[in-house]
Amino acid sequence: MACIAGLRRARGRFGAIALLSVIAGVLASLLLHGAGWAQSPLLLAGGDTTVQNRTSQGYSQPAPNLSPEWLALHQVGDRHFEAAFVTPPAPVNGGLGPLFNNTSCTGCHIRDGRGMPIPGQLLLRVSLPRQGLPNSPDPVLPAPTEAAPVLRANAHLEASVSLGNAPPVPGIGTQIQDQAVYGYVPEARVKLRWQEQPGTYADGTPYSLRSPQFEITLPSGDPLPSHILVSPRIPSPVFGLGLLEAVPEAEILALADPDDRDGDGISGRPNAVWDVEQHAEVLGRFGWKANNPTLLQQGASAYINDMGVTNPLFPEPDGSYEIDAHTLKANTVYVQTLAVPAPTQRQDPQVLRGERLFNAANCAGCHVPTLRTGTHQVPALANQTIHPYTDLLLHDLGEGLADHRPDFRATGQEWRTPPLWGLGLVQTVLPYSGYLHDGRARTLAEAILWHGGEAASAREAFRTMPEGDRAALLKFLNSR
Ligand code: HEC
Ligand code: HEC
Ligand SMILES: [Ca+2]
Ligand SMILES: [Ca+2]
Ligand SMILES: [Ca+2]
Repeated sequence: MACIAGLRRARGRFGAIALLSVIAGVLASLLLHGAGWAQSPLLLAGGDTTVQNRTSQGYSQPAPNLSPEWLALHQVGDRHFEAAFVTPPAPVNGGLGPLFNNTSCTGCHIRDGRGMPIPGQLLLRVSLPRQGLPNSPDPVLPAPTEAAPVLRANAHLEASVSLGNAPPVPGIGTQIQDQAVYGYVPEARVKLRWQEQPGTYADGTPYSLRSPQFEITLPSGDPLPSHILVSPRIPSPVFGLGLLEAVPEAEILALADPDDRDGDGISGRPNAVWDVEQHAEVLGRFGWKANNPTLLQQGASAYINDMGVTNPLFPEPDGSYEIDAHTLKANTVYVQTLAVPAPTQRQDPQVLRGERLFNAANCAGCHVPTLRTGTHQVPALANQTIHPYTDLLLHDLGEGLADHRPDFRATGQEWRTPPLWGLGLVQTVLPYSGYLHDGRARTLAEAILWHGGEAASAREAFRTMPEGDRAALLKFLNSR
């Protein structure tokens, strides 16, 4: 009796659950439809790798379409990305330094997003000017030491210089390591202060833009000689990058318009950089100046330069290394397969208006909304329609943003168009994050107001918009 009653109760409950789930299903499909989910493929920013996650973990999700084998490798890579290296000898993760900037990938790429413009996260790339090289070493610069890790990767440096890349600074190489393990001296001490400059929108609303000033002091107490070129860069977000690696070269080159044949004021040039594995000059895709060809090489150079950890691509002089090929591979697969967060779903009229304004101002001339991936070693990344808002090309953004330091074919005024996907999560993932290559922009509006050069007319379009239009454009960016 009790049994039958129980059964009946249970059946009643199941019935209710079934009915509820039908209602929920209908509601959900109505909602999704109403939200334009079905109509707007732009919401699948990363194609099948897209995740619905707008939390502080929004950049840290594995692509949902990975096979169990690739997911397992992603998870191994996740641990390597988080591993903090320590002074050798140590049983695990020894090999830090002797010179370094930070002890782990995640120490700079916080929650897989961007880092802050502060020493320890912001990197200073340095080089000598191509012309007017001093004949004798600068007496102020430190003598080359065993410690300088970049100088050890000599063959590659020579190859890059022969490709026209900026020559390394004697004793420092191409990156300032401002940290050192016990017994070694950091290459320099870096202090940063901000300079404000006022401006006004066309409607009279004032704004203030800040730019960084660096005080770089050598161990001798001398300032870094002023002829040395310095390029400050914050850590860029690391999700969705496998998709950008999988975009066929031909698709990127087709977007280039070096002589501005179509007369829209926007050119766009590919960078060509040294591929350490292939021993060849190839298209550059990663870094703020598209100065790295592949995610493998980007990760390997981060190990050697940012943490002082030798690896199969950048070994010790005797050919040995501190992390093996499998570690490097898993770490690479990790950044290749981090999912792209979906833009917010609502079909908000203000967001739609912002999108129209984005296109009308020709922001999309560089921040190209849609690309298609080709083949990739990771099958989950292949043949995806994606919405990164980049052309992966170099553009002259004017004097205001110039670092005056060439990087392979990029001039001192050129930067790679950064992707705008996930932009609305930046402050959720890391509050007070900055935008642009050195993190100078505190808000998206400031980032746009810094645009010059090829993007001057896009910036003016924004600067002269009525307040409501500016708000709509920003809301669109924040919805990505
Ligand atoms: C000291 C801080 C720091 C550490 C540590 C660091 N990075 Fe970076 N990372 C940066 C900076 C700065 C950039 C931009 C570099 C440039 O423009 O040249 C960058 C760029 C990248 C990019 C390219 C992103 C893009 O959109 O083009 C990848 C991938 C990357 N890092 C992976 C790693 C991995 C993997 C590790 C650990 C092995 C690591 N990073 C460690 C600071 C760091
Ligand atoms: C001529 C090409 C070009 C045009 C046009 C252009 N941008 Fe950019 N944008 C860039 C480049 C290159 C950068 C990186 C500059 C830097 O870091 O110094 C950038 C950076 C940004 C950033 C900061 C991204 C980040 O990750 O920090 C935002 C936001 C942005 N652009 C939005 C816009 C909007 C909105 C428009 C239209 C009003 C626009 N851009 C027009 C090329 C362009
Ligand atoms: Ca080491
Ligand atoms: Ca150095
Ligand atoms: Ca053009």
